Amino acid sequence: MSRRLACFGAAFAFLVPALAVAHEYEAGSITVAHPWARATPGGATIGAAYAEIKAKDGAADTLVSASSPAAGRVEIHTHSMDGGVMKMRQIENLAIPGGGSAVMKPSGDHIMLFDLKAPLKEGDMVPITFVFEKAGPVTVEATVEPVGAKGPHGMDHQPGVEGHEGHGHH
Ligand SMILES: [Cu+2]
Repeated sequence: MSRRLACFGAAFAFLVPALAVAHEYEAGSITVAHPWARATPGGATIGAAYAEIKAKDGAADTLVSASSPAAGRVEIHTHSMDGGVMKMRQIENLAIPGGGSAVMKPSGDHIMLFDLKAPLKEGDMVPITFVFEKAGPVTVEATVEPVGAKGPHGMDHQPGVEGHEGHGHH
């Protein structure tokens, strides 16, 4: 299985170091685009990571698990409304539509990192291995964005309170 790391705009990184570089990881018919995680405040031991996962036309796949050397346990999560309250819960897998993508984002589907071995600091890279039913394991480096970031690479710097109710009650 060949893996390719495409770093678009890498040439500009030298000129504008503050501008994060979009990155994509490809394995077979799966592409994991700009994976990112949120910096964790203080002594928090739970973090969240996100990415857009694309599958080629006619090559639908399923994300079945994820792992990271930075965390003791990694789960796939989603948010759903429960009695008018947004709650998060673990899901068994995440479908990646062929010719489409699954976009993980705050308040939506996401990867939960439990028992973090160290706080996630802005600017760090966190290795995460996504395991797909057909494409197999794809290891990516997620960029750590500021606490409260709503998207990767500074696309949104709005401070916000992410509902993380329900964590610790699994
Ligand atoms: Cu979660």
